[in-house]
Amino acid sequence: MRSENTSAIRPSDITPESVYGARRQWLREVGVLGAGVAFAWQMRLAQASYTQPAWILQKMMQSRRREETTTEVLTPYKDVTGYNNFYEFGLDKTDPAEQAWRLTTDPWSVRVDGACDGGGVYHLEDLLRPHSLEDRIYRFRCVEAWSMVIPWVGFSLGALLRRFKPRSSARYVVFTTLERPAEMPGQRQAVLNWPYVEGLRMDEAMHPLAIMAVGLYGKPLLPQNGAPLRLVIPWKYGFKSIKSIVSIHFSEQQPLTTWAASAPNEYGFFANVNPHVDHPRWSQSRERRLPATLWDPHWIPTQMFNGYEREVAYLYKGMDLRRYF
Ligand SMILES: Nc1nc2c(c(=O)[nH]1)N[C@H]1C(S)=C(S)[C@@H](COP(=O)(O)O)O[C@H]1N2
Ligand SMILES: [Mo]
Repeated sequence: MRSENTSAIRPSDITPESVYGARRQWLREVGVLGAGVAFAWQMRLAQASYTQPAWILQKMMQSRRREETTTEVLTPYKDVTGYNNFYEFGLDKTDPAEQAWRLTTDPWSVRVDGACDGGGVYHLEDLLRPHSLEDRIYRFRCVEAWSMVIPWVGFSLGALLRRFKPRSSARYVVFTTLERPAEMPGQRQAVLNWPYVEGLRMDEAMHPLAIMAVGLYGKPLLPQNGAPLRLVIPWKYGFKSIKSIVSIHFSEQQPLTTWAASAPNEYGFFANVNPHVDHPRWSQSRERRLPATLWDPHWIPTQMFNGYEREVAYLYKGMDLRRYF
């Protein structure tokens, strides 16, 4: 599943990848306990008091299949965890890293309902038990014209959804984020309709590139990235990749998603990355690959379906992508 790499890789860009590889090797060697201590220590540096249950650390130590869809340089951990959109914690890119440690992610459960025969309320650990985790290196493109390359840890969304036995009438799947204003200060303001809702057509959700992520860079997700469970749909704009999911609903109708509800002329249901269809207020033909600075903005061309055209274009055959944006 390796896609064409169209952006230039500078020799200085190669380091983080090898550092990451060496780090993972080291983590394997020191084992679960060592990893737990190292992880807790790193979190102390960055966060006040966020903790993850031991079982997720343990699950992550099991050897993982690794799939790379790009050989572009990885975006450093500090950018992936420090420059975020998570409006439940505020509008600034640094708000989630500053605020989200308050989020309690254990215990965590997910309600599954709608047009399926396997609905119910699942504890996160039971939800994950049958799935083996994989490392998936994906491009990630925000609608605001910046992008990253992130080594996610996750598992197939399709495999998860099949367990709930969706009925043939289920044409869409709808995801909802936690609503807990006591821990999510952004929810005390009406900037969006809370809770945050996103959705996919069933065939999109079953696509092998679509994953549920529980970690990145070999570590459990921090809350700013959507702990403990978030979607990653690499051929769509970032806002489809909903964070901190508490509900999965199978629906016969296309849902009204949060961003489409807030500005229907700017954000459609499909939100496929498309350099030929501009946002009404800015061009989508290029993107700033992070890390970027004022002096080195690192603009690169945006690719159709974020570079995953060969894999996903068939899903949209015959659709007018200007109308269904
Ligand atoms: N619940 C929720 N999920 C969300 C968002 C949000 O504000 N709330 N922001 C979205 C947007 S616009 C982007 S670009 C990505 C950012 O993910 P990252 O911070 O892990 O890079 O999360 C998406 N998921
Ligand atoms: Mo975004």
